[in-house]
Amino acid sequence: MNIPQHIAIIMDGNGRWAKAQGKPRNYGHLKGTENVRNIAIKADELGVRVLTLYAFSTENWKRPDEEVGYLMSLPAVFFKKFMAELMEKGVRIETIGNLDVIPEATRKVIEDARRQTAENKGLTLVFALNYGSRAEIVRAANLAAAQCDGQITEEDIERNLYTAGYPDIDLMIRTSLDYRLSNFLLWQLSYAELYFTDVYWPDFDAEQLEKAIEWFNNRERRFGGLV
Ligand code: V07
Repeated sequence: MNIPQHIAIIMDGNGRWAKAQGKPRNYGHLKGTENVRNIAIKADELGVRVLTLYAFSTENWKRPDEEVGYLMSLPAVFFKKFMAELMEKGVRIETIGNLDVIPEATRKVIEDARRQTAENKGLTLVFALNYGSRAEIVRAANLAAAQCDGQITEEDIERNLYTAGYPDIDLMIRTSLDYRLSNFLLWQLSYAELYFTDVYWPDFDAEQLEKAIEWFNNRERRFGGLV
């Protein structure tokens, strides 16, 4: 099987999953966080090099304060439960997005994890936090303009994106059946295969990930070299 080097996921449907069982939305978010561990471990076992997850968008600040506050506590919950295992598996933690406006305590937890895992050689697990793709492209354009005199090239933009140095994204997965990119990695998804499933994120398990990769393989077989 051909394993995508870089997979990106929009982890949608936590609220809908909770509602379906008469539980509060935050319970769905907690289950979603636990599932991040499951999918990261599976991706690492399969030999995926980079997994980029949309954890919090620039739009998510519009949610009720109570929900935003809970979401901001999840990185700490995640590391408390799973850091030992992630270290054992050699997972490296990184983030993309503007962390400047992330609450100090949350930022500190993430920065500690990044430092602790910086030398790990397994899967690179990238969390997109306070991330928006248009803002990322504008930022890259401004950085490029400051570096270049004359015409800005695609390479000048590329090199200033948060994702500079990562392999191209081969496969993007969105759970919970919305057919939108929602301002996620617009530049980087130019040539990616896009996979949509009706499964809610907390139910998107290792088997579901394998199914998505099998679908990706069939696409590659059918279209490889022809486009
Ligand atoms: C969040 C769980 C997954 C579904 C989508 C929304 C809720 C893990 C993290 C995280 C982020 C950074 C980090 C370690 C873990 C996270 C937020 C929301 C804001 F370094 N899950 N998760 N962060 N959800």
